[in-house]
Amino acid sequence: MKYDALIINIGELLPMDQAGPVKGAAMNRLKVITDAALAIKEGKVAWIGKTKDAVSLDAEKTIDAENKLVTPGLVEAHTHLVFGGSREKEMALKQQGVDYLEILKQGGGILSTVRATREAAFEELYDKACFHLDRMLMYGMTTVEAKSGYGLNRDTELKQLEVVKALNEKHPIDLVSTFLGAHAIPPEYKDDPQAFLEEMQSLFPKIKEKRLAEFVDIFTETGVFTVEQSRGFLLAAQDAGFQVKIHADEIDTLGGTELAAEIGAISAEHLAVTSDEGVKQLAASDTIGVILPGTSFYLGKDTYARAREMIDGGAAIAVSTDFNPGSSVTENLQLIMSIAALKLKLSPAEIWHAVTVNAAHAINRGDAAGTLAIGRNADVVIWDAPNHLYIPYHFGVNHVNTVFKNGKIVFERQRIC
Ligand code: IZC
Ligand code: ZN
Repeated sequence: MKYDALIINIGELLPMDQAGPVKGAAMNRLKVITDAALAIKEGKVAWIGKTKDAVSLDAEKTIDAENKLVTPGLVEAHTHLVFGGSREKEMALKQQGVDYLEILKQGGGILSTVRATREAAFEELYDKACFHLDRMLMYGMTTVEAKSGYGLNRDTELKQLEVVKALNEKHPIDLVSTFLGAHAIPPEYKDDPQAFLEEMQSLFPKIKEKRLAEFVDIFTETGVFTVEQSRGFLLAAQDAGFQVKIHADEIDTLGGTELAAEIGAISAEHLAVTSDEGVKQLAASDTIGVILPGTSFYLGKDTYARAREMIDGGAAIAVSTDFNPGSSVTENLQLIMSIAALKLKLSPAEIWHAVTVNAAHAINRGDAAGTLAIGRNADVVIWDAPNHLYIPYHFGVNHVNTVFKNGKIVFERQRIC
């Protein structure tokens, strides 16, 4: 057989091929193949072994990985990718001590992005999101979840979801779409959040029919939606055939984590201030905890999610950026990996599981992304790093050398030296 491409002299290859989601202590067991090689055929991984055994293989093209680290493409399980405008002016307010929920209460924060997103034309939103996606690709992400939630009316929510659909067709990154119509209460419904939730709920059949989203999500938070409202909304989403996610215990401890475990949500996300009971219930459930430590960092909080206890209790954890224009303005998941090491006290092995196989399971792509094994998509990153410990260690920069999506090179670092 002639392979399309052969990568040789891989210093460390992380196949990330434990059956997922990888829970508890298993997250710390990392398979590392040294002196490895990997062959690609028709967009799929076709052979994995040692470089010395690859000499007899025939390939169109051979790439020398120069003893670098090779992993699956990163999987990003939580972004607010499509939005109008930006919120840099709120940084000064934050410095003066005005907190995130207070800014929202004053009509800023999410609601300022809603105004900008409602005003933006489809093409404008598309181009802007495409720019951020390009950057995510450069940072090694090959599968990305994207939420709506800056429309908060029928037309703009659908516009955002249509942008994700169009980008998924055009961009090398695979996009996975989530309907977050219940992201905030728009001014028109200030006094009647239940009526607003019913309005968003009325979109479920259309979203389902046009395959505009796989998941439904809600922001369960003080001043946004209560646990009771969230339960009703998410049960209706499940009845309509969606899997559900929750923005749970991000700022205040409301019990969104417990709700996620109770209703069998695929994921509970944020969990920065989850209660003891929530930590226990998550660990005992099949719900994946998607931890977003960039948000605690960016909002200047001292409290980070108790991911350590969650894993020690047996939970499956993913780690993602929460890329959005207000509370975590970065496309750099590698930086978030460093924050996960320093603030969540996760080991490198746990972090690699959290940004590949477990993130893939959190968006129902466990069979398509986050793992390098024969027959899997050849979504591969060659890193300018000697080993897997190095990425969380050397923080804040981009370590990507080459990104392959479905076997094709889609990004290569420009070499000046
Ligand atoms: O735009 O502030 N937490 N939603 C809930 C966000 C953060 C995104 C935003
Ligand atoms: Zn979010």
